[in-house]
Amino acid sequence: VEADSKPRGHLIVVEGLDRSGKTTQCEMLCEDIQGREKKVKYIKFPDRTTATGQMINSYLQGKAEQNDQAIHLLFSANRWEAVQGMLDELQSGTTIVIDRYSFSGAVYSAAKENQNLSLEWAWNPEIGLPQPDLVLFLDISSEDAVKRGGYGEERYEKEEMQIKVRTLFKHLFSKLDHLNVRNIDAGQPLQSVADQIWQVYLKLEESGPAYGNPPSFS
Ligand code: Z5A
Repeated sequence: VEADSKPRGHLIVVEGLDRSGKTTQCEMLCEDIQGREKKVKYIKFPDRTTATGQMINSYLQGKAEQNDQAIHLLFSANRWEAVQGMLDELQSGTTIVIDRYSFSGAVYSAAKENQNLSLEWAWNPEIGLPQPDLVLFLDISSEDAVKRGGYGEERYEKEEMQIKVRTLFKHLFSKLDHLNVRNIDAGQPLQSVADQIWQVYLKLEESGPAYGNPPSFS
């Protein structure tokens, strides 16, 4: 097929707890990829600029209430509305680095105090979204995360919640064992975390280009 004969960009996801350094590391990775004369785009979820993103933003800042299922589906919709743009970028040969994705989507909702929804229920709306070629899980203990200036003011930025989130991330990744998930020790100094990530990225590049659209989550 003609459309499949041109290599596409890679889809890379960076996940982790609050304060694990996701945004910092995404920026460093994008710069390093660009340094290799490759096209790269950074995307962050939630994308707070869209209509769904603004509702999510109000909720996270405690300015609006939502029931747990409704806010969960808004986070998912915020990803679904970005899919076509992502696929177009990948097809044009651009590598995408995503700061939080479906994995955060499922685990934060399932970690809520009232246990209102299960991890299985929470994963369902993610089915069909493009599956990343690589997931970098920035692993850090909640004690070390707290030392980085403490948590912010937003909903979910509490230590008990972050402990549950970490356990659920690990459980979800063990269930999705067909994915290419790499654990990164994010408790290390900045450059050492970046070096670990770069080694993993180089392996992905060495494994050769990808073609067609990425498979969908099942
Ligand atoms: N959420 C959800 O419920 N459902 C969903 O579907 C999605 C998300 C996508 C907002 O996410 C909330 O939404 C989040 C999950 C939920 N709730 N919580 N918690 P967000 O991504 O917008 O916000 P965030 O996770 O709170 O991002 P963050 O605070 O910006 O964390 P970060 O990106 O991982 O860290 P950072 O900004 O790169 O670094 C934080 C600080 O640590 C900063 O001062 C750095 O200079 C410092 N840092 C970073 N790395 C190091 C190292 N290695 N050593 C020392 N200091 C470091």
